[in-house]
Amino acid sequence: MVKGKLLGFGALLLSFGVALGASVPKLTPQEMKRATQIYFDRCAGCHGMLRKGATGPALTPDVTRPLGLKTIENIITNGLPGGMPDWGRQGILSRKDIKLLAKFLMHEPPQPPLMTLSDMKKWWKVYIPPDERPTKPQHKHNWKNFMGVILRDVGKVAIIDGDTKKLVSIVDTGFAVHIFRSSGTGRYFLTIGRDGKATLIDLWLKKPDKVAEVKVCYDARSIDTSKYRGPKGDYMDKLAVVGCYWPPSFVILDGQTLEPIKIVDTSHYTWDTNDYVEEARVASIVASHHDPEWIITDKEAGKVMVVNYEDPTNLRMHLVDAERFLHDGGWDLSKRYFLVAANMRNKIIVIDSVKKKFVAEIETGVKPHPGRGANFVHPRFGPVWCTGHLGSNNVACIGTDPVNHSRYAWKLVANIELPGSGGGTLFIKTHPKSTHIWVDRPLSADPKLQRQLYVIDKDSLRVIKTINVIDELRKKGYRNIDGRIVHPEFDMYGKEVWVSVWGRKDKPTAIVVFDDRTMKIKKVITGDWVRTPTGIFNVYTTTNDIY
Ligand code: DHE
Repeated sequence: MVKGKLLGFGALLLSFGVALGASVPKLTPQEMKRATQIYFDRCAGCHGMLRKGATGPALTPDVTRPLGLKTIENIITNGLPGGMPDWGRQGILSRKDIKLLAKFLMHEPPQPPLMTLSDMKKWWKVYIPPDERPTKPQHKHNWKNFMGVILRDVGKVAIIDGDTKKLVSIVDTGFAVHIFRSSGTGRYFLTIGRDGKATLIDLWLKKPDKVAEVKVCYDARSIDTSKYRGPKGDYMDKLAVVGCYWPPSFVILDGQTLEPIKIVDTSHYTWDTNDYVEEARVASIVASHHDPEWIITDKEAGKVMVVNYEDPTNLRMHLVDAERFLHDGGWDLSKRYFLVAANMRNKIIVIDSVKKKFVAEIETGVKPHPGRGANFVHPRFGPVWCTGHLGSNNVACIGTDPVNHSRYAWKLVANIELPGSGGGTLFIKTHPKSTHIWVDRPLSADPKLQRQLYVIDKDSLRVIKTINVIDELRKKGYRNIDGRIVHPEFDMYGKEVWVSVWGRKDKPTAIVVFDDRTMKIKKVITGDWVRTPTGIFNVYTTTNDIY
């Protein structure tokens, strides 16, 4: 399979005018250090630290050397269809950096360091100990409707009052925060950065701020918390877990202080070929509401770990064979089934968290990318879950009720075509109170489509509106705001949809609030602080896994 993938990539590169055969250019130690950092910041997420490939193809010297420097520089500058960003054209990497990176890719990848519990403890800081924290909110805001907004390239996050749309707080979180998740009660927001730094933000402080932080890996994408309250104990706000890309592992933390408790290595044998993968990274994590468990995906091995956190000293774990390469996913409406993208196989995988078993795989389109997906009850198909795609212009919906709608369960029940060609969708979202599903398309190759939002009617399963967000902003007098539109998120009431205008770091952009019913702009939140906003997370919906 991997070989097939490389051949496919090679053929694609040839069509870009590949010069085969090249010598290995020399790099000074300083250049090597800088190139390693650029690679880590921009490329490791998709191609892996060891460059063995995952969402992106392998970039080991056997692949890169035959391509030659010019071809590699060309790809880094202009991107490739199917998700490889045009780093040069976007102005994110300079010509000099692109040349350096191309040379670096001809060399053997440097071996990245590992991390021990004592390394982590050196990074661990508790700013306000649990017994000095307030016992009730110290402000009058409706904190359950707070919106957390990632200000990615400035290393901060913003907390905005969803009722008043006023900025409540800006918190320093560190390099390229990736996602927010909520604690079981919702009182704490947790963030994880690409640098493996986790932050615990107390929303009850007069001005919400971080009360603890720790770095548990060098490269990470996911975090979640213990959300189980039931006869086997109350774990609300007790534990957290970080999923690491490097070192490949998950790390269990104390939920009140972020003290690291346990590291679990996720290097595994692949589920199908039983080849050993050192860099088998943790992708998505979801917390069960009906058992003291986390569902943790192992991207490169194609396995799902169902981890019982009752007793971290004697950790119990079910290892479920799924598919490669696992990426993002979320619960179905009942929160029993976990649906996750195996994006390089164009499939969605379904895992039963009660039986802890693989249930089904469904082909949905080219590179499914659901975020957490969108759940609703369709009049004919019953409960369904939908996903968008990076590589094709469709939103696919799958029946998720094997009891009362068994005819449709784990089958593709709708394939909704988006206008224009190609994929580029990253996130889709809905709310039980809304009749709509909102879809973005920031990774389209077409700048016009990157700036669009689509609204799908839940009953007819058709796109009923295409919104050119930047044009709408211009009509309202916001002439200088530009960027890709990313991550629709509902407020707690299901009445508003918030999106980020993801622009360049040197210019402020905006967070745009739509009225879900009229699909018109209701409020534009802007200001000098609105820099590179990406993910937006509502406390209530994130805590309760409503999407
Ligand atoms: Fe994400 C979710 C990995 C690029 C914004 N992203 C996820 C998840 C994974 C992941 C594994 C699921 C986490 C979970 O649910 O526990 N993302 C990666 C990458 O490896 C990738 C492709 C490349 C990289 O180098 O990081 C990548 N992601 C991006 C972006 O460029 C985005 C748009 C902006 C950013 O942060 O840099 C981005 N990813 C997000 C967001 C979510 C996410 C907002 C959560 C969606 C949700 O609604 O839960």
